[in-house]
Amino acid sequence: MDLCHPDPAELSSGETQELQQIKWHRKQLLEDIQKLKDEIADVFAQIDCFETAEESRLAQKEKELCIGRKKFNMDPVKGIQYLTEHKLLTPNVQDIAQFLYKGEGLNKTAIGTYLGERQFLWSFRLPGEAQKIDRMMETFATRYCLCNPGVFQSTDTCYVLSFSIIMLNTSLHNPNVRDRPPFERFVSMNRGINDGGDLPEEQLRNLFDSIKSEPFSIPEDDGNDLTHTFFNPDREGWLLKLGGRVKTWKRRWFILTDNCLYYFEFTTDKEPRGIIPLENLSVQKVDDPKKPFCLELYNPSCRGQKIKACKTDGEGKVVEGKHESYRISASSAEERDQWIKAIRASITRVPFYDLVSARKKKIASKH
Ligand code: 4IP
Repeated sequence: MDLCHPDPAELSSGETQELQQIKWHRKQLLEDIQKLKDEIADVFAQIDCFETAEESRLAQKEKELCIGRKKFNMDPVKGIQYLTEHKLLTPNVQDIAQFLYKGEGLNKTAIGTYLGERQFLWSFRLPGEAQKIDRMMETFATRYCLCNPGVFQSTDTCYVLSFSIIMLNTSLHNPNVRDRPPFERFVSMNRGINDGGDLPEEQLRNLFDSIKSEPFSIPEDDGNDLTHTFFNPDREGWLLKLGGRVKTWKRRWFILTDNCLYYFEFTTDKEPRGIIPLENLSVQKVDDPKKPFCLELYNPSCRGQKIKACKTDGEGKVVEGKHESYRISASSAEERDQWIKAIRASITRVPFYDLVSARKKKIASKH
């Protein structure tokens, strides 16, 4: 078939052959253009289809990543497991480290827990448990000394100094701390930590001045400041409290903060009815004949003596508390255990200092 010439049957009479040929070519051209258009539309449709599939694949990945992060924040080990199973992370240590370091959407406490359980400071929160803190500070000190040879005599020096710096930062900048330590106290805190000798005073002075002029803080992720970060998992809620001398159970609103337990008659009260400083106290589960799910606050070294606390009496006067122990009843076993855990975490301040003094003793014993 001659494709370049019109079929004589298609030619209409009365028109010159030349005109008819032009018309026929025009028609062919239009048909070709339409075909091309159809093909282009087809290609676009395919691209669209591909993009939609790619988009939904990416959206699915994003969704899984989001679930993985949430799981991680609730239970770090399970979160990592989920992410590796869904091929969002390889089980390679470096990869996991990178993931934690980036920390997108990850809770810093959870990162701290994950690292503390396995083997530093400003990109995740220290876990509130003395042993884990010890392990992580040890790891930090070892790594610091490796990367900065010659700065300290030993990793113990770096370990103790790091703690001193954290404490200094807290005592210089925490609004709840009234007694701001002078430079001399910082020097004496660090006496003999450099393998029996002292660190150069100039080095300590620079550190002191730098922290005094600008506190360091952990990037926020749940609104806590540095002090809370380490020690005070705040908690509040209704509990029943047994009276000191008159054994009546009173429903009180308890708030745990700054290593103290406050109780109020109403949640909206500005002034607490009582304040129990938790320093030197211990907490334990107890059985009570009258109320279920009880816990007890007591002073393990002065059983039978009054606990240092204050309360408002019937006339609204602030007086000393009369309790030898505080018996408190929660509404469920789970709630009681959570209170015990939170109170213990609050009291954990002491092991923090214990860690430092243990390390100082270790340095002293080497000499
Ligand atoms: C009171 O009993 C309340 O239980 C008080 O609790 C308690 O003070 C008193 O203990 C106890 O006598 P009555 O109200 O029946 O008199 P709250 O202050 O929460 O109302 P605490 O020290 O527990 O706050 P004593 O030790 O003050 O008698």
